[in-house]
Amino acid sequence: MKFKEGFLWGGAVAANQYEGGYLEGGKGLSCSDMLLGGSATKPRTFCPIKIEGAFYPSHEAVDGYHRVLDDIKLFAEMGWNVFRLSINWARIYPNGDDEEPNEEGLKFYDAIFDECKKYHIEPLVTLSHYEIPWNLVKNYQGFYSRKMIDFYLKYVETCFRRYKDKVKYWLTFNEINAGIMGDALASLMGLGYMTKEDLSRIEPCEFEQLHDNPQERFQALHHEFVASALAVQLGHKINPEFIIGDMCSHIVWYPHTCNPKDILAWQEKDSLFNDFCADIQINGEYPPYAWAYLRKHNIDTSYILDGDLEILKNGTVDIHTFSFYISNCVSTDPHVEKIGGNLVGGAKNPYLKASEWGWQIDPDGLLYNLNKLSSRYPHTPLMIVENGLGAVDRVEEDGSIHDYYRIDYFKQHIQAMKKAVDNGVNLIGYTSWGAIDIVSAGTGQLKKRYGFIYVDRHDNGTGDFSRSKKDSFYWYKKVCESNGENID
Ligand code: BGP
Repeated sequence: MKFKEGFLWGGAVAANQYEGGYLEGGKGLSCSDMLLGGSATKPRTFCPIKIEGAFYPSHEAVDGYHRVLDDIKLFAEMGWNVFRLSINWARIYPNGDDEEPNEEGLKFYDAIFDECKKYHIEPLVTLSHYEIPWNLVKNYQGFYSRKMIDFYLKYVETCFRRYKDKVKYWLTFNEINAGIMGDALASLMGLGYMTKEDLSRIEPCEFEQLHDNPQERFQALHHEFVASALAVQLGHKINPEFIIGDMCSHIVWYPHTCNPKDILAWQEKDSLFNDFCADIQINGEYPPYAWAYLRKHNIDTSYILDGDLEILKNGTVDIHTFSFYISNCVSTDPHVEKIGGNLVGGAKNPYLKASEWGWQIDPDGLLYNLNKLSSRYPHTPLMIVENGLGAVDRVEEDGSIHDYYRIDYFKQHIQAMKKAVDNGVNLIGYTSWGAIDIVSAGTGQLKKRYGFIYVDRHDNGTGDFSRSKKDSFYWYKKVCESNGENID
């Protein structure tokens, strides 16, 4: 079977990792602007005060703020018909609780969407991708506060009304499930949530030193569910043609052995990480295992107010979108060898190779995930909105970049997509991650490159931001132009 006509092919970025211009055009600080870089072995540092001379990767990122129109030309040259980007909330409402939106910020995205239109590229807009205004983190503990629902909706309504004839595809929250395991970096970036104690710090500190309060974290997550469901309802009122999706991180989990104890541990982890949020946003209700999980962990759910469950019911998403990079194993053996991964690590899988950052590469895992999602949500179209390989690239003397490893990674994953389509999976599109080199969310590095387009920017702050095409650029152009037929 072939990919359907009109299949969406393109790439994805997030504003905080791509734009830079962190205080330009009236933008306020966002949560990501408070982070220093780390590495594969050293976590990022939370840095609530400005340290002179320290390198904050998002502040200039890869200078997309000044170069995005030229970048879109390159995307069009690759034959894209979709470009996933996020609107940086703090560009539109610099403090998050402002009365009026920032016109300069709105104009910035007008120009982007107009340029996309010129090339028949559909923008796919993530409304919140790790860019919660810092003021809302600092003074409200992010989505822990119920007031955030109103701030978010005001921002979303501004975007929906302003861009209603320019943007059709919207995602309410990036990787809404990322913080579900209590990782402090994911909680901050996704939920804008930190404990009061940690927020009162004035010293930089590593994320591992920060605290987690599951009661507050699950409250924050619930507020995001309500905010997302209200956004879906509002969007459909403003323009019934809008297609609005959720977005989850899907890490495929396997039981490490066939020991029934491992199977049960796997089942619990899989449903918490992969299904909890998606079930709520797609089916419009907390499933029984989710209530059981909250009970088991003594979460007092009195934050769920009258009417909230009705809101969830009436605000289910039109499409389910997800990121897929890795798989990991679940084991009950405390001595099992561990491996890292996309914010959440697990037990090492002896059958898989890993990237230089220890992310296990598993195209069969993508096929497994697509098959699973298609039977779990048979009426909801699926879209892969992040997938890619973070690797170190070498620039040859003549300027060329032979990233055959990246081509190989993509080839295998697109082959898996083809098999899924053969199985009847309703897959509507694919945006590779970091279509152009950008800052890594997990480590803050520029060395961890994902793009088809190389950017001359480095972790010591050097580089002139110039762009050049990698071998993968020409390869992906063939893929997009042939609707996924020509992948060799
Ligand atoms: C996802 C995020 C992205 C992105 C990607 C790759 O979790 O949605 O923002 O960065 O992972 O991760 P990293 O940048 O850490 O390599």
